[in-house]
Amino acid sequence: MAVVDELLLLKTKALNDIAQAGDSAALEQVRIGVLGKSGTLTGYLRSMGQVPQEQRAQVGKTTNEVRVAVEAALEARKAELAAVELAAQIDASALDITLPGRAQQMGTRHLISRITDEIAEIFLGIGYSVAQGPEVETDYYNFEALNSPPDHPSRGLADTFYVRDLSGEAAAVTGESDVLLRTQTSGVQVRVMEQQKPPIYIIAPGKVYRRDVADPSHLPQFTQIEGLVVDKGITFGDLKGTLDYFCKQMFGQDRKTRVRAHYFPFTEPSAEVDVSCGICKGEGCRFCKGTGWLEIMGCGMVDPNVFGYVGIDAEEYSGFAFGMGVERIACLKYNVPDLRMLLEGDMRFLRQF
Ligand code: 2U9
Repeated sequence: MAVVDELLLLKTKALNDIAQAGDSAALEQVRIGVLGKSGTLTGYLRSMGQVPQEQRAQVGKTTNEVRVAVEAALEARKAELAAVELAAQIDASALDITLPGRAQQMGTRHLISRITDEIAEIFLGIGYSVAQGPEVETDYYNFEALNSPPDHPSRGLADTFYVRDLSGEAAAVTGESDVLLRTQTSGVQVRVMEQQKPPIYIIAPGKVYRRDVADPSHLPQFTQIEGLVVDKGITFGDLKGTLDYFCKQMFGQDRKTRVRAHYFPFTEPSAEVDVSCGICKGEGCRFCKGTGWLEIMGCGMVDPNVFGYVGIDAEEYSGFAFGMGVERIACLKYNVPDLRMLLEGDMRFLRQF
């Protein structure tokens, strides 16, 4: 075969290989194979001296044409592949800014926290302060200093969660331990009275624990707000006025309150407070079990014995105390029939508030 034909065949093959190269690396291999140091076309360029004189011009011209054609094809294919590769790279790393964003579910404060704050705000507004204390309490602060007799049922194992002493030694009071999960926040008020002289106007919000099985009106853990006032000349009238004001702020100005005699070891006299039913306006309905009244809290004048435990002179000072369950207040305010619904975490229920 004549050299010129060989060159034309080389050109055809090179142009075909260039067209077939699927990526830049393959194209570079084709370039090296044709134009590299030991490339096929380079071989012809180098051996030009051996071509007979009469063919040299023709072979030289063809060789050059092939080189130019191959170089042009390489350049063109290189640009083509670079564009394809860039597009692929952009595709792979691209953010699709036209995609709609994922909507974040916004959290809200839980109804129990909201009502706790709402109650606190009402009392803060009339000059009370918020006091806090430990949830793991001693028998002294939870019961004894609150004038609860040793045989009071609430002190029994059936009603209170006792925390076993780490050393394994059981204390005498209950036959089990004198460390317990507080059943009321009253220990907080006892500590405040130990540390602070009257006048005292405080509320103590916080979690309390009772050994109850959860049912529509009981929870083994719930939130309490207790209040304590100690000052000169405090009367049962002050107590009634304060709680009536609280109920009207909480439930509405149209609501009435009443107190019924009751018994608590730490207050004397003691009472339970009812608010008129918001559904039937006091007429009597299913929600208020036909009575027209809803029980919302307990209260009373601080028993002088309690003042004795903390060294406050009961001749000089008097005071009142009250206690309420936040979950119960929340359910009464929003006509929720079962306390447990507050704790189930069902967003369809909780989102309503
Ligand atoms: C001190 C002295 C007296 C706090 C009081 C109540 C009445 C009461 C219950 C309401 C519903 C507990 O959450 S509940 O189950 N509480 O009825 N609590 S008087 O009396 C005190 C507190 C502290 C030093």
